[in-house]
Amino acid sequence: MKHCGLKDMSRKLDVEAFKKDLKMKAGLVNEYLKHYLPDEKTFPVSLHQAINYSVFNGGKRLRPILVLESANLAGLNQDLAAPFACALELIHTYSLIHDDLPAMDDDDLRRGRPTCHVVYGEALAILAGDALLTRAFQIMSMDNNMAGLNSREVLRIINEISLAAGSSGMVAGQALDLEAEGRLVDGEDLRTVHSLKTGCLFKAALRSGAILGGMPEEKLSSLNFYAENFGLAFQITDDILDVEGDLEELGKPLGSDVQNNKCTYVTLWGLPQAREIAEACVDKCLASLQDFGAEADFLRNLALYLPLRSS
Ligand code: GRG
Repeated sequence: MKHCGLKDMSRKLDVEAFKKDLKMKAGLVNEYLKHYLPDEKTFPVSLHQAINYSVFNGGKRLRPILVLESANLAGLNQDLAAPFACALELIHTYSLIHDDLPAMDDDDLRRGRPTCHVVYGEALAILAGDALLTRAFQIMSMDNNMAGLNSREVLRIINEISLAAGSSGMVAGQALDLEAEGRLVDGEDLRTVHSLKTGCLFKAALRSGAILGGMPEEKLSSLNFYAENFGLAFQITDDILDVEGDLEELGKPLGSDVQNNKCTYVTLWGLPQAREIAEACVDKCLASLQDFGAEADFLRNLALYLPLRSS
């Protein structure tokens, strides 16, 4: 097991048991995704093949898992939150397909397999991403998915997810990230890029389940704080894995940040300090959950797992 650097013994995590738990939850998300996505035989076949290839290729499913967990925390049956969980994963998958394109990061491998444009060509990869983004909003607004939910809350979530994914959230982060390539940026700029590019979608995921379940505002603001620190710790770990990860487990070549001239937490602060900042974020995640009981243990463990993850 890798060293996580957390000194407090109460922070010990049974990593293998937690990985099993994560895998089980990812399996459940995959079942929901099969239900909400047209299969690869659907007309036009090549487009739906590209979509299914990109969605069902072994992602960790963290964003949908966060939707289901926060719904659970708010006392909502997770079947009711499932369309929103799937929508977040489809938006995430679209962003990965587009991020891998030659015009952006130009990556050939994703999750250990050739990227969508390498297999299906650039034009179809762009369309698969477009279709996934649109499908996400279709699933969330389908009338028969609203039964048992408050329609005002559904609208509120759709609005929050739109903001998180669009030009004031993830797309903004991607644009700023591309602009920053080859330039020296400071810690604050880097934090802004990360919080937009990666953090916004995590926050929207955690808020979605909680809002659907009618979580009171003060608990929701604790989850916000968790989400902000979770997103940052996740991104810093991503930067660290790009330097010292395992190619096979990561499913993509190491060193892509250096190759793309990207400023990261590692290039800016160095490895030891990047690890310390990530661990401080984990501390904040744990602190944010102090008003929750054992029902939030999965979120506590997930935060503890971040600096240990290998993919
Ligand atoms: C193209 C609009 C647009 C946005 C792209 C998400 C993103 C923005 C780019 C992906 C590039 C990247 C490596 C971002 C850093 C963190 C991140 C989102 C990693 C991938 O997320 P995981 O690890 O992926 O949850 P899996 O494969 O498990 O789903």
